[in-house]
Amino acid sequence: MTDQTPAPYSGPTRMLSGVQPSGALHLGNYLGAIVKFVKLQEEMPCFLFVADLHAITVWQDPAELAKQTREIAAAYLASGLDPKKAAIFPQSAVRAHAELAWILNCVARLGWLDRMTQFKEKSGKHKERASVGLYTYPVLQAADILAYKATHVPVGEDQKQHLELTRDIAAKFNNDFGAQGFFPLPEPLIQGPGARVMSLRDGTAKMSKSDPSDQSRINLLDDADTILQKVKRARTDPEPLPETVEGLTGRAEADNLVGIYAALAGITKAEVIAQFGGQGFGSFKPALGELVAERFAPVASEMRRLMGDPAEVDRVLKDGAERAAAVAEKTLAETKELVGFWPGRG
Ligand code: AQP
Repeated sequence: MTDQTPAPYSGPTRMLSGVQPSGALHLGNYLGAIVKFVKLQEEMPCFLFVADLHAITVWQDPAELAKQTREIAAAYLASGLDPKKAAIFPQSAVRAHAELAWILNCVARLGWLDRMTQFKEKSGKHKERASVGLYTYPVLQAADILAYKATHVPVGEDQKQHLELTRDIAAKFNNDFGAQGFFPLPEPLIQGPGARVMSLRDGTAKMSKSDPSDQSRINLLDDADTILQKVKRARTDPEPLPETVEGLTGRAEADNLVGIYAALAGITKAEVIAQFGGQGFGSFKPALGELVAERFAPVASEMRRLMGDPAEVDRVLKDGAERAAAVAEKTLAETKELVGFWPGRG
């Protein structure tokens, strides 16, 4: 890997992140990403995209993709993102992402990509059948971030390695082209409650849109009864909750449920244990189910309203794409100049 000495980047602070329109949004996406975006929009300019270019690295039904893109935008808005503060847009609507990704593909090293664990997980046993896009996905992610010279990137724990790769690509580009400080080395914002929400069926696997079992996750659009049932059926061990937070060690499922409660209630795991320690899951699970259902009800209802009014969502996406393109095109033009491309066009 390249030298990690921080480059003297002196540009403005900006946040960028995205969610793929690859299925129903779940509690992990909500706590690990969206809740953090809502907080950060008060602190710095935000660029929030719907990652449709990333989504097609695995098969997406063309009849569903635009609908799912609007659904993610509706989830952003319903969760409290303000389109005046944050530019909300489909990734594919800003061409600079794909064009910059090509240039960065020529900067990134094969050995770096070979180490990416998400590719190994997602391609499974038959990696020769995976799309080339799935392999180069982290480079597109670097382009997403660097096109906006984003300094802060809130993501779940699963994206940590990709963020480190972005820093390596940025540092190598700055170095190779004698442009120290051109790209920032973005900071991952990973810590905090909900950074890694696990499957309800397996406390060692992350909650994921692509898990074939719908019982493994709580979807943003699940109704209260479904949420209560899913929490009730969540896999746990037979012991009651421990009396201390240390007692959660080695109890992945219990730890996950306590973590979810803490993140939603805005308290620490120790405070959850102070309240429920020693009690069985028979009393803790209904309390957790109620908490999730209460939090999701207004979000789901506003999402449904917005999904019934695609024109309103499309106005937000179009406006966001124009504002995003203005920033990304400028970075792309500067990058092309540094690379030495013929300056005649764009
Ligand atoms: N289980 C999770 N806990 C905390 N954060 C999570 N994120 C995803 N799962 C969890 C965060 O949500 C953001 C958007 O994720 P994504 O849609 O870009 O893709 P992903 O990380 O691959 O999410 P999924 O749900 O697992 O989708 P599939 O199954 O399609 O791959 C990111 O910030 C991610 O960290």
